[in-house]
Amino acid sequence: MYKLYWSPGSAAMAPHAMLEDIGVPYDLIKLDAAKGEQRSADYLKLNPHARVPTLVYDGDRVLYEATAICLFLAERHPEAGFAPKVGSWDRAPFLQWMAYLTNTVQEALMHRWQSEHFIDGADRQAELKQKAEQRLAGMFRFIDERLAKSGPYLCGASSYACDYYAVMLARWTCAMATPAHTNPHVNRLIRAILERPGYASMLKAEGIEQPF
Ligand SMILES: N[C@@H](CCC(=O)N[C@@H](CS)C(=O)NCC(=O)O)C(=O)O
Repeated sequence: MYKLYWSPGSAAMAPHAMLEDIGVPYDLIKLDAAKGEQRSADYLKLNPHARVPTLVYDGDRVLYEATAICLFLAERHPEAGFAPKVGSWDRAPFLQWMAYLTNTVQEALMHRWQSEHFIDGADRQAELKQKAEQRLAGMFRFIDERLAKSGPYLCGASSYACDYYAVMLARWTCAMATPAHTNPHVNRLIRAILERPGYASMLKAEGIEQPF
């Protein structure tokens, strides 16, 4: 039914874990980023931004952007419970988290890990990375406070795709001065999501033995 283009530990992790939990048939097509396979002519026809993930569905239809793929899978497979019902009151905070995670936290992570895309010169890139780490520490502190107040999941008592997304992003802070998992409530969320069957299978399939 689906094909997911991915590379290990990338933004494909959340949609990959969701596909595992949803339990529909899908094929994984691994791209070796080190070899630049995401810039091959064939892949660029699917994803002109040369990024993973990309989802191919319904034969030859194509969707990229990790958040869009997560939202699409959640809507296509409501029985998996990855999102509150469309139009329900609970849907609002879910959408807010998905947007915040992708357009604020993920963007800051890009500043940290791909500073060369934003600014020239090693010194200025180092400054940008440092600033991004500070901002990310603040963002995960904020998430921790929200979880303390109204957790254990981002939207309260129920776990949704936004939790999978947050744990994926939290992993990318592991090498930073203040990793996300040093926040107690974020850490509790991480441990809970790592135990979900789909997340655990995804980590195994991606060869990630120690995610944190
Ligand atoms: N906005 C995109 C960004 C995806 C992205 O940054 N993917 C990275 C891996 S985590 C990538 O494909 N990098 C390849 C490269 O930089 O050449 C999304 O959320 O899907």
